[in-house]
Amino acid sequence: MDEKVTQPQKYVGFDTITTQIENRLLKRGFSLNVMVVGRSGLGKSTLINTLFSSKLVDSSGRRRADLPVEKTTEIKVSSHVLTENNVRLNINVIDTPGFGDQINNDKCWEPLVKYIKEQYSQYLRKELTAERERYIPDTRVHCVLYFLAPNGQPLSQTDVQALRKLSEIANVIPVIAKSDSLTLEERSEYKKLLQNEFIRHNFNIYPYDSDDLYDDERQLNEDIKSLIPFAVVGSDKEIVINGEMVRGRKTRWGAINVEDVSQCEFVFLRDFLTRTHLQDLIETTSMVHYEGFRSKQLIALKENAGNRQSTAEMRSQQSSESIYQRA
Ligand SMILES: Nc1nc2c(ncn2[C@@H]2O[C@H](COP(=O)(O)OP(=O)(O)OP(=O)(O)O)[C@@H](O)[C@H]2O)c(=O)[nH]1
Ligand SMILES: [Mg+2]
Repeated sequence: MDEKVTQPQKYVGFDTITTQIENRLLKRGFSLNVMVVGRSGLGKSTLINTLFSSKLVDSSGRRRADLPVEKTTEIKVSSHVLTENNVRLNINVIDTPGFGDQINNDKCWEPLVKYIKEQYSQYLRKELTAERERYIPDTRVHCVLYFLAPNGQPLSQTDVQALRKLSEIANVIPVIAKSDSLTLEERSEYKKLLQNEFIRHNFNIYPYDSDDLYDDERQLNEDIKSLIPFAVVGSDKEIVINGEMVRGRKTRWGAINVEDVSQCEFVFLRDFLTRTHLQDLIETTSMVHYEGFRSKQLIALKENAGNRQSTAEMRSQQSSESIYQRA
C-alpha cells in the first residue's frame, strides 16, 4: 500500500494525543500491587513501611519490651495513595502471615498461590462479561518480595518449594532480610551462594530476558540481576544521625541509616520497584503471567464445551438410533 504523507493546511491539533493519553493516565493513576512473603519475623511488615515512607501496615515490633511480639496472622491488603508531582500511585500491599508458625509447614505457600490465582480469575471474569467495564480495576499481584533469612545457609526446603510455585505465576524478587546482621563480607558471600541456588533450582526470577529490550535496558537488567537478592534493612522509625532525621535503626553499637547505599541495598530495591521497573512489573504481570493463566483457562473452557457438545451429539445420535430401531 502506498502511503502519502499529507501535511494539513491548518493546525488540526492531533499532536496533542500524547498529552491526552498522559492526562487520562494521570487522572486514573497507577496501581502497584506488592505481596510480601517469607518466614515469620523477617521484617516483612516493617519493610513495607520503609519502602513507601509512610505507615501502611502494623509491623509486629513490640511497643514495650514486656509485650509479646505480634504477628501477621492473615492475608491483609492495605492501600495507600502516594502522589509525586502530578502522578498518583496507588500502592496496595498484600501482607501475609510468616511461614514457620504452623507445626507442619508443608504447603504453607498454598494460600498465597490461591490468592494470586484468584486475582487473575477475577480479572478474567470481568474481561469476559458481555458489557465489560472500560477500565477493570487491577488487583493482580505485580510483584512478590520474597524474604530470605540472613543465615548464610542454602535455601531451605520450604523456600525452594515456595519460590518454585510463586515464580511460576508471578514476578518474584528475593531479598535478604535484616541484612544488618551480616558483615559486608558475609553479605556478598551469601548473595553469591543464593544466586547460584537460584540457577541450580532453575528459578525464573524477575527481571526476565526478552528479545524486545533495547541495549541500555538489557544492560540495566544485567546490573540489577547482579544485585538480586537485595540485602535490605527495614525500619519504621526515624532517628537522628549527624543532626539529620533519617529512617534507620539505632542499636547500642551505633546507628544504621537504611537510605545509605554504603550500609544496605534498600535504596536500590526502592528505585527498582518505583522508578526503573514500575511499568515493566505491571506489564509483565499482564502479558506474561496473566496471559498464561488466561490461555490455560480458555483452552480448558473450550475443551469442556467441546466435550459437552460431543456428549450431547452422542446422546442425540443414540436416541435417533433407538427411534430407528423401534420403527
Ligand atoms: N535488625 C533488624 N530488625 C528488623 C528489621 N526489620 C524488622 N526488624 C524487627 O523484626 C521484628 C519483626 O518485624 P516484622 O516486620 O513484624 O516481621 P514480619 O516478617 O512481618 O513478621 P510476621 O508478621 O510474623 O511474619 C520487629 O521487632 C522489627 O523491628 C531489620 O532490617 N533489621
Ligand atoms: Mg508481619
